[in-house]
Amino acid sequence: MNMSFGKYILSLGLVGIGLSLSSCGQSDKPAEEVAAPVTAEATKTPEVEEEKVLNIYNWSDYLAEDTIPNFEKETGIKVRYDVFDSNEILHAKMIAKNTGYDIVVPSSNWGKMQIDGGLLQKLDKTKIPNWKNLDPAILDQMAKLDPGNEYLVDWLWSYTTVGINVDKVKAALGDMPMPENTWDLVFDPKYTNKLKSCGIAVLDAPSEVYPIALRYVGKPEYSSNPDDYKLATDMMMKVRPDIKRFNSGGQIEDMASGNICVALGWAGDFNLARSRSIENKSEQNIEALVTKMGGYMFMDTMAIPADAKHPNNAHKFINYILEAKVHAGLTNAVSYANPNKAATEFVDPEIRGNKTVYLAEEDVKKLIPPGNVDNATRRVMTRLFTQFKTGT
Ligand code: N2P
Repeated sequence: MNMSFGKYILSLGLVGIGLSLSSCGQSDKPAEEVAAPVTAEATKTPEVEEEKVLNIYNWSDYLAEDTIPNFEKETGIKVRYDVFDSNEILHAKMIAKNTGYDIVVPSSNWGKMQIDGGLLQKLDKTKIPNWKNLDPAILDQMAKLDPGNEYLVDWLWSYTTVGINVDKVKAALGDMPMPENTWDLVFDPKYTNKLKSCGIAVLDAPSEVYPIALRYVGKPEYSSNPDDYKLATDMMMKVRPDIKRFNSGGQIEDMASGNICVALGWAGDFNLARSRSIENKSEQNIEALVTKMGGYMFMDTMAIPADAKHPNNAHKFINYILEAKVHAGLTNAVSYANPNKAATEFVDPEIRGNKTVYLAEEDVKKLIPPGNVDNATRRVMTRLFTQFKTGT
């Protein structure tokens, strides 16, 4: 499965290069968002004896139960593990510096901003022998944002899409058939008026919502024109009264318990919600939809902050995650695809064959590739998203 992924991930290349690189040349960074560039000095992690501690900051629900305990057992390193729910939250901490973390997991486009801001340190690949397990096609794709793959290592990847509770949505729509473009389920009042009865949720992160909303209204996904964001917001304001909540990590539980029936959220979390509901015996029929219009692709990446106190332990952790069985264990636990070619044989065949986890080539091509906007645009986006959330 990872092999076919390899072919289609490459197909994203050109579009990805254009979007990502053009948006990376940010000329208007305010002082507080820029740090001194990393020098070559920062690329070496000196061979010093570190205290046996590792501080990790990762997305919620993104681990197998045994991932951390096994690392601790193997290495004697004690892990402190904190979680976040959006790149916006992680990035704000990174800019403030002194995070206290040794490993952070930004999505690749945010990682790119952190590289440019001097907030990350180069990896010392001599300390990561399992690097050889990584799928070269994914490395090529990542290199569009991180030339030479110097700073970022993919943890898992997926896409932002529409998730539904099939039975509840059918019941709420009644005679109305499913729309041709399934994004209508969250963006068209004709549908949301009916679906509000079983609960609609939207990710609490402007950077995940706007590329999709812009595409929906026919504008460039990483537009720098404030009018385009206004247009997308006006569109979303029409469905605002029908949205029950804005949340991110909480969608797994909300979906699994039947509290919401439609969400703009992460495909992996919808698959995870389905398995949780089976475990909890509530048996909700939850599906991540592969929409015709396409969703928003993300690759979440391990990186080491420039001021990390335990960079050698961080390298040990990265190398441990890249072990085939460990990486496969992540995928098996949370239904997100991994970038590890050697791991494929250890991935549960049901997950490997799930076309909403490992997408078909033509579906990957439809995804919006990771990209960035300039800081002025990001501020416009944030302000409008707040207005959208508060409904004003
Ligand atoms: C964690 C999902 C993180 C995906 N459950 C968003 N990048």
